[in-house]
Amino acid sequence: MSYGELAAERLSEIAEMSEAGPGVTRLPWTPEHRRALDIISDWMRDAGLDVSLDAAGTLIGRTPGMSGRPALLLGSHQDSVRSGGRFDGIMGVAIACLAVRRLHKEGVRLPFAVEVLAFADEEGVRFPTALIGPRALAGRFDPAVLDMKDAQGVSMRQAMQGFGLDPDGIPALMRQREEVVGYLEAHIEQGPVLEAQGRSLGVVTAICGISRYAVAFEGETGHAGTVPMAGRRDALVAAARFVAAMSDAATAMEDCRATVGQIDVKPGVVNAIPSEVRLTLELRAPSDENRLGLRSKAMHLVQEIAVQAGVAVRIEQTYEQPAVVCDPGIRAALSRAMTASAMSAIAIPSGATHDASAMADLCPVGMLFTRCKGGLSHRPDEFASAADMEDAVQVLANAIKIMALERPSKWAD
Ligand code: HGY
Ligand code: MN
Ligand code: MN
Repeated sequence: MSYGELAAERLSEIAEMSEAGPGVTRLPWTPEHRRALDIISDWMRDAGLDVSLDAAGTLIGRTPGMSGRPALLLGSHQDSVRSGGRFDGIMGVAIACLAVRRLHKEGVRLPFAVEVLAFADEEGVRFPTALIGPRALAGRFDPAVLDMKDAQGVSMRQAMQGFGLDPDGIPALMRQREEVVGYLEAHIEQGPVLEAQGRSLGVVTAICGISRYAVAFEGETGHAGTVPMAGRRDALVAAARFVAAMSDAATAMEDCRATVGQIDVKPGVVNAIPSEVRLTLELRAPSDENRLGLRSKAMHLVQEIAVQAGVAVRIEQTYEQPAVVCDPGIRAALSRAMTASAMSAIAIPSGATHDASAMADLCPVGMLFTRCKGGLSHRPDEFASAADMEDAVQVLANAIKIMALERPSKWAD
């Protein structure tokens, strides 16, 4: 069985570690997460790694007998969105375990340790925050998030304790910069670019930054039939104009995205004028300059549109994550590894964020994308082929060897 076929078999098995329903739903610190850890532990042991679970619920497989040596960190996240796919996140853990297994079988001796990390929570679906594991390693963990509650009113602290973890131990997880060589993550592209270019793999140039806002438009309700159009203070008319204007503004800027994913209308009845609309706005761009440019457009447009519609408006930032530029040295190692496998390296920005976004606060990061069928992701029909995963295992293993041939201090200074 090829490494790609073994990856496909393992991902089908772990996809069963899910809540009932279409696709994969595996949220952090849940019974599904616990069952997934048992399977991932077997992948790590099969790769010759010692397995441990840290206080944040990150499963760690580390090469034995290398204590005190800097480590090259690999991996991705084990969690999924609701009714998500079988590849987002967990494929990066599987590919990393298989690349390490390949090096182990080949008897390759590396000057640094290697760790495969299966982070508990990257999606931020269960709690209104994310990236707990990588932020803990990078020393950026904010204990205030432990009080955040999920839809059932369970706090993150309770969820972690129920999972057998001691959240008070999280701050001590912080790694020193000199303990880490770098972080390398394989991930399904989640977009259409590689497929459109007929490529199996791509080397990521930058990971987009994100700004998220809560927006509330407040007008005045009234009878849908008796109130003349002139003089209405219709909150939904203002919101609709804002949504369309933000879509046009993002379309006019290269590689920018503006998305209104959630909207709530009150009173929400067919024959009353909407008096209140609450919506979420998310802005993304691989360059912080463009994202902040789009942000100022949003701040201007929201006020202008509200005045025109005669409504009041409040806009509040709820989340921000800067863009991350991938390390040129790691990118070069990945590109040379692709060339060594007779593949021409294609550079590609990431419109999705990843664990690497937070790991960049600790060390140099790099990402390897695999082709994504139809560019479909965060849905049950997400798909990466065994052949493409075979390429990813080979290129990741080769990139690790190339990095090992370089002066390891190159990565640890
Ligand atoms: O939102 C994202 O880009 C990632 O899938 N969590
Ligand atoms: Mn995702
Ligand atoms: Mn992901």
